[in-house]
Amino acid sequence: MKGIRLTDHRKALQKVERRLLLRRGLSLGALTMLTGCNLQDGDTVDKILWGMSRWNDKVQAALFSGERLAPTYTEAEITRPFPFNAFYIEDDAPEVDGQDWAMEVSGLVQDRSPWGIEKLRGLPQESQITRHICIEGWSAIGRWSGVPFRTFLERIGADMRARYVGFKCADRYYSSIDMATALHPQTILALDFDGQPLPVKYGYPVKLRVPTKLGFKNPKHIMAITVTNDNPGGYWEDQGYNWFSGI
Ligand SMILES: Nc1nc2c(c(=O)[nH]1)N[C@H]1C(S)=C(S)[C@@H](COP(=O)(O)O)O[C@H]1N2
Ligand SMILES: [Mo]
Repeated sequence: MKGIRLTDHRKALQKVERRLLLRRGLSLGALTMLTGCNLQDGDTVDKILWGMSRWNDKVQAALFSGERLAPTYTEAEITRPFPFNAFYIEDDAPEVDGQDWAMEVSGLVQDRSPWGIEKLRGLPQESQITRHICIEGWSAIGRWSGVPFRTFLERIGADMRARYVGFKCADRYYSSIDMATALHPQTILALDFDGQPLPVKYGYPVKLRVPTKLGFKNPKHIMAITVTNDNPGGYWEDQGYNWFSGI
């Protein structure tokens, strides 16, 4: 079993690498031939690469319906200690005051009232032991519990036909996911890590746990959620990481 799981994970990483190659690997020479442009102009090159990346997102969204389940693991397989990662060191993780925390809701939803921790804990909770895969080349198995994101979206009267859900975090981080992934049964608004309230470093008070996407699409310290048809992008996504980055 273990071997199979490891292969799963390697495959996932390889897939991502292949996608990145697809985007970056087409040489400028090949692009010149395809486009007929003389690609001396950085802006033009950039526009073409971003255009290809967007096209890549569309193909992936069509290929991956958002119905595939990420593998789950046993308690014994949990990685201890679980790694920390962010665009800064652990000491700089934002310390959000849970008492005052009021998560904003905006966009294509019926009920825009803010959410506190107790209100979220009042919704049905689910638990998962899944593998977090970081694009930097490591992965780790952890246990997260919280509100199925679909339940949350139903509760706020979100327009499920909207294309994206965007997240803003306490640390300038932001990210977004497609609606199919938002409604996926394994996508949860996690309040607990390993049976305890999320520690600061892992995203207190709330993080989005999406085991069908790479780690960078799992925003921690969420402060605001928006439902929208305009792609909100993301901290790494806007620097060239593939926006879809999932199965
Ligand atoms: N708010 C916030 N969320 C974030 C990040 C971040 O820098 N800030 N980094 C992302 C990346 S790249 C990874 S791999 C995971 C790391 O989560 P962990 O600390 O629970 O391992 O958080 C993701 N979510
Ligand atoms: Mo990551």
